Order: sequence, then structure tokens, then C-alpha cells
Amino acid sequence: MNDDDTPHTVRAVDGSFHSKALDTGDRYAFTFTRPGVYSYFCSLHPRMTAKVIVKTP
Ligand SMILES: [Cu+2]
Repeated sequence: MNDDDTPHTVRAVDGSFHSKALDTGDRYAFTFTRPGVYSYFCSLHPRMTAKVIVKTP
């Protein structure tokens, strides 16, 4: 959920997932089906980067 007071997006570096602009309180969900490390960033503020690590159960 976007808790900030400005919009942000979630965009995969490899393009595999991409949210619309998320206003305050908006949520975005994506279901990963394969383990791996998925780097993403905010397309409105490209210096905002992070990653999701998906592990097998
Ligand atoms: Cu942003």
C-alpha cells in the first residue's frame, strides 16, 4: 500500500510486472510463480528501488 502523500508505481526491471500510478492508500498485488530475485523501481522516481526475493516453500 502506498502510505506516502505522492503517487508511486511498481515496475519490474525486467518488465514482468507494472502497476499503474498508486495514489495514497492504493494497493498493488502481483503473484510470483517462480523463485528468484525480482528487482523493481518506481517509474515516477527511478532512484526508488527495491527487490522481492521469492523462495520455494
Ligand atoms: Cu515514486
